[in-house]
Amino acid sequence: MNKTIVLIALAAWPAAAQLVENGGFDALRPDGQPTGWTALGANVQYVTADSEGGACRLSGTQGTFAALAQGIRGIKTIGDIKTPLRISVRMRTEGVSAKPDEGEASFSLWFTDNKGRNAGALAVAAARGDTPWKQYTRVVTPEELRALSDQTKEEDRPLVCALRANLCNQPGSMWVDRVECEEVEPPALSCRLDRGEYTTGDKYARLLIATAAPWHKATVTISGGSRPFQFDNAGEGSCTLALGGLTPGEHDCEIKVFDTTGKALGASIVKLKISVDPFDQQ
Ligand SMILES: [Ca+2]
Repeated sequence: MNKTIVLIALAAWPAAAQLVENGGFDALRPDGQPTGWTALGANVQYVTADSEGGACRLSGTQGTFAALAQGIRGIKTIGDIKTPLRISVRMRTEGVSAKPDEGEASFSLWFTDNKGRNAGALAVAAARGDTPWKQYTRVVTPEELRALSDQTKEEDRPLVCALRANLCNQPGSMWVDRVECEEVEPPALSCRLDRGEYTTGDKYARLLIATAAPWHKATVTISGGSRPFQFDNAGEGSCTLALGGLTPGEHDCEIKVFDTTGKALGASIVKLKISVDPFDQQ
């Protein structure tokens, strides 16, 4: 039931292969610890929690840290990430300090430089105090990762990434479960007209364009009609289409959109219906 709801909600971001091993903490090694994960610091334990089967609990004390990490399948460094990554975790906390200057419980895409030093993190989930089980999701893009990499000195690159739960200098506890990481394709180009039908009395139609990337140029070619329309630097997602010279009937509008680097983002065809304006008939 829940699975159906999740799949519908993610329809715009089609799911790919799962890049996390044992994200639900259901498989255990002979020593009783969950496979695929590495515990760092003190006080990390596998628990049969009030969650979905197994989970992992991290308990901290002042002056120590507890962490749990896993590399991402097929991805070692930031440069290996070519498409957006959707990262998700189910998490709860208890007794974590609510003071902003005392850290927090977090689950992140965590980076170390080529010398193994901490080089920043993009938080998927962060919580203080007592929080109930909740699923947190973040999509990270190759562009924001590149920006993060650019802040690191050249000789310290490339940045190595991992998924990591972290509880630092904290007396409380955090639990994690259902960790997921998938490569996702940006949504396809989507184009539509602002109305279902126009008349010969209409001078313009509004074309609405949506893509995952910023775009700056669209060309529109209308079949059976007069001429191609071209838009440069059309702005964010919509432009005006002049209808002068088009005959009544149904026309195919082929829209091609290019991003700010000139790369084609795709093509789409929408039907443009023009009926005779009743006032024109008289
Ligand atoms: Ca579980």
